[in-house]
Amino acid sequence: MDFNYTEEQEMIRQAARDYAQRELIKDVLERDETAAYPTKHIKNLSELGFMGIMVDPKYDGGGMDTISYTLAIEEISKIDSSVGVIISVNNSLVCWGVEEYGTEEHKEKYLRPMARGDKIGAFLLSEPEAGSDATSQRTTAIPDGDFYILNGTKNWITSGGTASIFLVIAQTHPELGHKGINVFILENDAPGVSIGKHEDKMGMRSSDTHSVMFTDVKVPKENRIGEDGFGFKFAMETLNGGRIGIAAQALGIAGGAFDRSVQYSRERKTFGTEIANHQAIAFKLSDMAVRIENSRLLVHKAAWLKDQGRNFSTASAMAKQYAADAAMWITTEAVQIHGGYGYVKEYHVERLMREAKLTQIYEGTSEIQKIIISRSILKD
Ligand code: COS
Repeated sequence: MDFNYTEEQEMIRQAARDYAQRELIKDVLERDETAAYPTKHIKNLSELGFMGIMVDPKYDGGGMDTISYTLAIEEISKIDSSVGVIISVNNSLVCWGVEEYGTEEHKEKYLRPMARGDKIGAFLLSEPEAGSDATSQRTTAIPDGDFYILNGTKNWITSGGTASIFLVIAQTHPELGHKGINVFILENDAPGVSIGKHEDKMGMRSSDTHSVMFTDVKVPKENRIGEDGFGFKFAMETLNGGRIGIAAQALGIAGGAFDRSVQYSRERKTFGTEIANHQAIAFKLSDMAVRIENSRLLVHKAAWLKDQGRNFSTASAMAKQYAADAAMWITTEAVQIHGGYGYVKEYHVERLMREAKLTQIYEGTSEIQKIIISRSILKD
């Protein structure tokens, strides 16, 4: 067992940290206020190779492993998890699925521009009545000659307003249940696609979340990924990897709140001494550090299993559930350590607390992760 990072992993971690601490920090509070999309940062991070970190270099990706990807997402999310989620979704929910299961044509036409960051991808699974209960897809994809015709509504779509490539999950054969679901690659300018309002979120405000509606949208048959009925399996496999990214994001949010708490505790004085010298505060820091370390081990274990080509669905569910719940606890404690200062924006920790909340909800709630984990325990 080797807990050291390779030179390449260390390099990507440092590059992500440098960009986050030098650039993202400058306008993160302003973007939290205005909910403006981080266009400039996504362009810069694309040029640095972050939008396709794990994609094979032959499709213009970085060719890095999943550990490197988690290190990048962690460092970016310490400062700005809105940027973290845009990178995470593009890499693990969209690029990964196309690279793993798409045809050579799909990879040339869609993966290459997404890996470069010239085009952004979005993953369209959730619906008004199918979030956790993902098999209950109402969006339909009905075969018609050389096309499928899509009708329905997707919601909570990360990058829904900026992405130009959509992976759309839809039901083709309702009588077959989840085995009748398909997945399609669709361009956002196809006639009949309309984008709903920008969601005014509690946290991660500068990531771009929309609903997307389809009215008689024609998608060429060759844009279906995999065999007829492969869509649900595709979505689950893709989410397994996505959850490693969100776990890394939660780890970053927790780490950001922890770093600020340590610094504040060393500076702020009460009762004649720095508050770090009060055991009430020192023990909070200790509990935070243990949970961060646990989260990191779970995230890296899941990433390592994925890189080894081994089954990682339970490991990714464990990493996501633990790291998200830890981030919620740690950020709440960080606000407490900061007292009144924690409750105002300029100290960042209230923002990190709002951001942590979303990691317990998207890409499968903490409760869904417990379903996955408990079923894996009880299946034999
Ligand atoms: N990895 C691989 N395959 C999986 C899987 C996973 N994590 N979870 C389920 N599957 C497979 C099952 O093995 C089953 O396949 P077979 O029919 O070939 O045996 C199929 O998917 C259906 O699974 P299941 O019968 O367990 O379906 P359920 O309706 O009971 O629910 C859960 C499965 C709850 C795990 C699934 O609906 C889920 O993950 N929901 C959350 C979705 C989500 O994350 N939404 C957030 C929005 S996306 S940003």
